[in-house]
Amino acid sequence: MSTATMTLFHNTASPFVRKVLVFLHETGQLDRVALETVALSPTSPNAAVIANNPAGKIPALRLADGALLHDSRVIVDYIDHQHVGEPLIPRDGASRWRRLTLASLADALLDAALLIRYETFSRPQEKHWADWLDGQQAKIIRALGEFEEAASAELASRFDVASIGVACALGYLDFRQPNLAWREQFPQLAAWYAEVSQRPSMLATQPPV
Ligand SMILES: N[C@@H](CCC(=O)N[C@@H](CS)C(=O)NCC(=O)O)C(=O)O
Repeated sequence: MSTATMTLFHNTASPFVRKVLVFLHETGQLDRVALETVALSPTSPNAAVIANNPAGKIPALRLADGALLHDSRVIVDYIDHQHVGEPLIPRDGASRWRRLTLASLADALLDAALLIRYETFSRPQEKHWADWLDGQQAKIIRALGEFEEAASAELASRFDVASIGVACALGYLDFRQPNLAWREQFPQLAAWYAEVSQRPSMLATQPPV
C-alpha cells in the first residue's frame, strides 16, 4: 500500500522537478510523495497546475492537509525540514548564504536554458531573436565559469542544496544542449559531475532519452 501523503506535479524533463526528486531521494522521503505527471509550457499551460499554482509552473507540491507549495526553492526547503538527518540546506552561518547563492546561480542557469528552449522550440522561427538568445547563452557560460572555480573544493565538499542544483543544471544542459561541449572548457566541473551523476539519486531521476 502506498504511504504517499503528498502529491508532486511532475515531468521527467523538468530540471526544477528533478531537484525536488533528488532531495527526496537523498533524505529518504521518496515514498511520501505521489507523482502527478503533467505536460506544459508557457503557450500550452496545464489546467491542473494553474489551479494549484497561478504561475502555471512545476514543481508544485500538495501537502497532506491540502496546502500548496511552490516553487522548487520553497519545496526543497520544506523537504529539508521534514527529516532528521544532516540538513541539505545549512540552517545558519556563512555557509548557508554561500550554498544558497550557488544554488541560486544554478537556478539562473536553468532559467536561461529554459528561456532558450522556449524561444527555439515553442516560438516560430521567424520570431527568433538572436541577440536575446546570445544573451541567455552568455549567462549559462558565465555561470559554468563560476562553477568551475567552485568544483574541486566547494562543490565536492558535500552533496547539498548547492551541489544538487548545479548537478541538475548540468544534467539539463546535456539534455537540451548536447552539442555545447562544456566539459572541454570546464574540466574540473566535468570531473566533479562525472562522479556525482553516478549517485543513486541522480541515476534514478535522469531526463528522458
Ligand atoms: N523558479 C521556478 C521555475 C520553475 C519552471 O520554470 N518550471 C518550468 C518547467 S521546467 C515550467 O513549469 N514552465 C512552464 C511555464 O513557464 O509556463 C522553480 O524553481 O520552481
